[in-house]
Amino acid sequence: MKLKIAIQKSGRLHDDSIQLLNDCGLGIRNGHNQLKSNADAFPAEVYFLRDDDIPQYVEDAVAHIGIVGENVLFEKEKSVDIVEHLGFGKCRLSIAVKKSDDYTDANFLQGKRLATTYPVLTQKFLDQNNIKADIHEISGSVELAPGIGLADAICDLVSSGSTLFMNGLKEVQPILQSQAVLVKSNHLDEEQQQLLDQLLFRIRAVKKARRNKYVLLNAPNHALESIIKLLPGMRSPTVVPLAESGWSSVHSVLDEDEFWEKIDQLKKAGAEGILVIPIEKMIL
Ligand code: PRT
Ligand code: ZN
Repeated sequence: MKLKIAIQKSGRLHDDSIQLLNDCGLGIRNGHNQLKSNADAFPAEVYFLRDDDIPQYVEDAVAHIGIVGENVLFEKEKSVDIVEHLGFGKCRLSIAVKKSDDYTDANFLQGKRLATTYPVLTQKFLDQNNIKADIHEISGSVELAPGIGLADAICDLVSSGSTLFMNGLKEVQPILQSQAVLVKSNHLDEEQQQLLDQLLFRIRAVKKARRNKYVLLNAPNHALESIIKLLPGMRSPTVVPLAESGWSSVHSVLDEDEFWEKIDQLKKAGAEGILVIPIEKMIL
């Protein structure tokens, strides 16, 4: 029995998906010219697909699980379950209009033409706001549509916003925040579910490790108490005496959310020689 995993063949999610699975110890070789590949170190095989096809493959249980953007998942409206948010491929689906347009709220779109590759999500947004507008579905280069007179506004993915800017457009209304998610079929048998649970355990350990850094620092013993208060650690920080008397080395783990703030506070409290090391896996 193998767990069949669908990931994007090439594109923005491909490298991060392979990286995540390999950080989980699967041992997958790159699939740019392949349709599928066996994992060397886990009972799994990986299918390389267009991202748009992944929800359907998983709904049909042709693939047991898949990695896909929420934007694609919600647009396709397939019946699959989200098991984990993966923290990469972050973007938002947004309404954008010409820079010179005076957009105050969704009523601006009343009776207008909207170009998008996401007709389902766009229509939902319009319905929620009681707007009647013409959706013009196109398959790519959506940001060109207003400039060539094909549409008055667009609904497209944005990350940095530079594509909109370069095309004379401005983002006025995000309608969905998206990131890559792990999805699973509703028809997994017990053995498949067990393999998924094993993989999920590893994914969570990798995600946790990516959010945290291992920190080592030297501190004069008189400053230890205040430094230890700043450092949570997995239980409490490790404190080891240095060869030089009156000094200790302190080891701990810091979350990226509070990392810089804590480093500043540690320096102020007397910490020196601070080393920050990435963590590969974190199992609590
Ligand atoms: O061939 P396949 O169908 O598999 O790939 P694709 O061409 O449909 O998708 P791809 O590889 O472009 O994107 C895959 C997924 O990455 C998307 O479905 C999103 O979940 C996610 N993602 C994250 C993005 C972006 N960020 C993103 N910025 N997908 C697309 N973009 C595009 C956007 O459409 C626009 O053209 O990048 C441009 C905007 O970028 P900024 O930085 O200029 O705002
Ligand atoms: Zn696609």
